This record gives sequence, structure tokens and C-alpha cells, in this order.
Amino acid sequence: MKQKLQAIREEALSQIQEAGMLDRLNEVRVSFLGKKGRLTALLKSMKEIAPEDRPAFGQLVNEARAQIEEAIEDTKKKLEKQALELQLKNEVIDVTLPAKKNHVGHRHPNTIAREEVERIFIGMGYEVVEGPEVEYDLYNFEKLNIPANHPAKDEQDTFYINKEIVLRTQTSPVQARIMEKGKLPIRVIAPGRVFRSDEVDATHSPSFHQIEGLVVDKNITFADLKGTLEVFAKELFGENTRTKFRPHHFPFTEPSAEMDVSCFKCGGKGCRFCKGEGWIEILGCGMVHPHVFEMCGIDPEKYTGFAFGVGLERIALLKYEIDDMRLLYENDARFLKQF
Ligand code: 2U9
Repeated sequence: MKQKLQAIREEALSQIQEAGMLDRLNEVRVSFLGKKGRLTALLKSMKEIAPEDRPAFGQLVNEARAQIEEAIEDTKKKLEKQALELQLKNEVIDVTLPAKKNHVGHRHPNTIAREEVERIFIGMGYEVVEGPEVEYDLYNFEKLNIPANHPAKDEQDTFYINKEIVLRTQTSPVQARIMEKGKLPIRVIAPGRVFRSDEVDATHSPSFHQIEGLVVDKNITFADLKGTLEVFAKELFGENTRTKFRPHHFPFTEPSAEMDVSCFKCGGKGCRFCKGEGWIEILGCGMVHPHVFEMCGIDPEKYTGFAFGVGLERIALLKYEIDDMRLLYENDARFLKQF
């Protein structure tokens, strides 16, 4: 029995020394000292020796157990220290290395242009309003005095969901809905995405953005329209910008006009940018048609108003001198980060 004990002790100590890893050390502990371990089994087989020899043998087993436990504890500390040193070595940080650059995104040129236009009109007391991109034909066309036989309603130009529902072709239905609510006076701008069945080229896209404005109050005149849009043009293109109104036709306004601004590149002399004209067309506008007022529940005898519409992409292309609208939609970071 004593020899057996000696053999177990030696084997345990040798396995502890060779363990090398904490997991393995624990396995060794369990295999010798655990409930079903070899030393525990030896203790259980004490009944095989003479009763008078049992106390002395028990003591020998306890000494062996204490020795093995101590060896395990020492080795455990040693292995833990080695593991910590290895971890510290692996995770060492070189504080002299250059820091990784954080790529912070920025606003799209369309967004910059929209926020600039919003800022100008908010400064004049306007409220920014939004509405649905999928709209009833009733609001997109009928209430805006665009009758059933109007060419704009052609399936070649408008995306129809069904006979009554379209992808809005203008943001005007937003203002028609506001007028219907009947809370007067009205002073709003409606920015948003619109859709037209166009082929993609340098100046067209089936989806683009507009900002429309609407003012309704008592005694609003064409002079209010001109004054407001002149302030807008000067804020957007510079203090020296002059404006010119040319007669035009829109179904929803009467009279209607298009506004040109003096070329902000050459000051109006004529250059490549304005194609020698000295003027650049910017927006459409007019006095709200009495029929539109009636269809939206406002009495045209008591109220008058003006409206205007501007293509957001057109503003962005002009302001940032971009010559192809497609660049605004391609999301090429090399292009976008210039603004
Ligand atoms: C209501 C009544 C009238 C909005 C208007 C225009 C003139 C206009 C174009 C500019 C370039 C559209 O993006 S574009 O192709 N828009 O010329 N828009 S007046 O008139 C309204 C709107 C709502 C209730």
C-alpha cells in the first residue's frame, strides 16, 4: 500500500510539473484528489490493511494529499502569472502610432440647397410643411385646375398606381390640403420628392425634388410675390442679383410668370455659364387661380394669394456649378465630399 501511495504521489507531482496550462492542471487535480480520484480511492481501500496500521497510513495519505495540493497551488500561481504576462505582451498598445481617421459623413448637396432655401423662407415667417408622395389624382391634378384632358395627366408623364392614385408630380397637393383645412392666413413652403415619367439624362430624372411656396391672405398682390422672390434671389445668389419676370402659363396660377436671375457668374454681361444670355431661369410663380381657391374651399372674393415652385436639383446644380444631374444620385463619395 505504501508503495502504491508513493507511486501515486510521484506520478501526481510529475504530472503537475508537466501540466503547462491551467486547464490541464485542473484535470490533474481532479484525477488525483477528486471524489473519484486515485488518492481518494486509496483512502477508501484502507479496510484492506490491519486496523492497527490504519492511523499511520491515514497520516501518510494526508501528508501526500497536502504535498500534492501545495504543488498544485504553486503551479497554478506560476501558470496564472505566465498567462497574464503573455496577455500584457499581446495587448501592448503603441501610443506613438498615428490614430485611425474617423470618416464623418456630411450633408448631400441637395440637402445643403434645401436647408438654405428653408432658412431664407423661415426667416420671412414661413412654415415648412410636408405631405404624402403617393397622392390622389384629385389633389395632384383636379384641385389644382389640371383637368382630365390635360397633357400632364398622360400616362407618358405620370406614374399611375391606379386610376385614382398617382406618384405626385409636384408638391402642390400639400398646399391644396393645407388650404382645405381652412386655417388662414397661410404662409408655407413645401419641399419634397416628386415623380415624372422621364428618361434619365443630364437634366432629367424620374424622381427629383421641388420646393413650392404658398401665401394666402387678404389683399395679397403680385407686388408681394415680386418683393418676396426678389429677397429670395438676393439671399440665395448674392446682394447684387437682379430679377426679371416673364409671362408664362400654369393651370393653377393666373397670371403666371417665370423668374430669371441675373447671372451670378458674369453679373449679367453674358458668359459660358449663362450661355451668353446674362440671365438664368430659376422658378415659376403666379397668383393662385380663383378656381383653385374654390376647389380648396377658400372664397376668392375675400382672399388672394401667390404661389411659386422651384426645382431643388436645379438650385444645387447652379449653386455648386455641377453640369450633370446624375452626379447628384450616384452617391459617389469622391463627388459628394467636395461640398
Ligand atoms: C397651389 C396653388 C398653386 C405652385 C407653382 C410653379 C409655379 C412652377 C415648377 C418649377 C420647376 C415645377 O420643379 S419644377 O419643374 N413649378 O413653375 N409651381 S406656381 O403653384 C401652386 C401650388 C399649390 C394650391
